[in-house]
Amino acid sequence: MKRLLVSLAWLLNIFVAALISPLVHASTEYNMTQGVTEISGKVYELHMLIFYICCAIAFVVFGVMFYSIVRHRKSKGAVAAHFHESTKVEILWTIIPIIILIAMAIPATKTLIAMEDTSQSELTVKITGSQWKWHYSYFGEDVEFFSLLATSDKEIEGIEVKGAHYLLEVDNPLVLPIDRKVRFLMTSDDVIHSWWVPAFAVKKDTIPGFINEAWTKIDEPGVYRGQCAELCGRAHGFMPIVVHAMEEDDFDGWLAEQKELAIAAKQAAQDALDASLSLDELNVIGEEVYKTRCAVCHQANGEGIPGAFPAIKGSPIALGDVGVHIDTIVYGRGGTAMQAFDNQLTEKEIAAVVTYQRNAWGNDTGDVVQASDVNAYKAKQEGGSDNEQSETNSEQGSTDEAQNDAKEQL
Ligand code: HEC
Ligand SMILES: [Cu+2]
Repeated sequence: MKRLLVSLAWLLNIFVAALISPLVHASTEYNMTQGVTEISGKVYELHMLIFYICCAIAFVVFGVMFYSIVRHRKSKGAVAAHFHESTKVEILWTIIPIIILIAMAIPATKTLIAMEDTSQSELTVKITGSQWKWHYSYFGEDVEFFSLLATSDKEIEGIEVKGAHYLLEVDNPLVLPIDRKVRFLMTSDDVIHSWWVPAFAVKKDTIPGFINEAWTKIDEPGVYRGQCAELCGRAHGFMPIVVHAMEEDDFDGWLAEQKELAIAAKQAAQDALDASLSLDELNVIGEEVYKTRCAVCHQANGEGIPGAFPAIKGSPIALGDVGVHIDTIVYGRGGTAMQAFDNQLTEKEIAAVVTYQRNAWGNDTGDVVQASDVNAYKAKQEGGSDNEQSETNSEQGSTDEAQNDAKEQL
């Protein structure tokens, strides 16, 4: 009997310790983050409030239970009482939980309503998820870009030591000003993703065909990281989110700089149409594009994943008609994971990746595709009977010539 008592006492001990320790360490690494926005602070407080209420309930319920077990044990001669259907007790244990629930719902609803209120925002950023990257577009600013995972394959495969921000680093972070209310419009190009940055307490599904809203107002400059929080396919764990929060002046400077870069990039894309690159030059650019944008599905060795992503190595498309190959990449394949890369890559990049695919892994077609070929193909698809059409046709002709030349060279 004594043994039973001792073990009961231990149980109680462990239970109390388990209850108390989170209270003591509430602000340590095990707890949710307080974040860097007013809302995230509110969410944190709400979380703590509910947590304490749960602790108190557990303390009272288990306290009574353990007290009764020990105090009224059989060895002490306790005799069980026989009673049932006590209206008084039933009313009590219905009303008390209802009151507790309402007491919890009031602050929770207040916080939720505040989270949904996107009015009076000073900046709007459209966030589009797709397999497997984020696209950010600053409304009315002509600034937009893709944001892709920057962790190297070698780290992922365990060949190199994993960095401090393993799988939580991107090439182009989202840049936001502090102290300004930023509204997010979220949508998706393919499946459901979810944009989640814990430090802002923003977590919202991005759904194809829908636009969801969220907002944030960051208090402190810094780098904040998050992830896609919706299972969205094979590389779901490889589409992180990184936000650089800057002082307002720095942000305005950054935005102005991006606008200039965008204009320069447009000019460069235009210039690329007149350029004629060698097979080697195109292969170098194409390999880089392939590795960062295509290998996630078609694999670095071009062999794809049987049943999911077709091989490019030996593929009839990569060995066959150039037009069909360009078409597949520019317009994608509706209803499949093969997305349209038209507005994701420049014509030069598309030309380079087509060239690369037609020459890598033993696909030795020798074909050279220039930016102008891609442009001509698009014009042919999109053009009506306007002036550009004749130009297109002649360019199309030169495409074929270029290919023949390239083949002859081999
Ligand atoms: C998210 C996954 C994904 C990514 C990223 C992707 N593809 Fe694809 N790709 C597919 C799928 C799926 C198909 C098969 C489509 C179909 O069933 O018609 C495909 C088909 C193709 C084909 C036709 C192959 C054949 O033999 O039918 C080519 C060429 C191609 N992709 C090129 C590319 C290039 C170039 C890139 C990078 C710029 C790329 N893909 C990125 C999923 C992807
Ligand atoms: Cu996702």
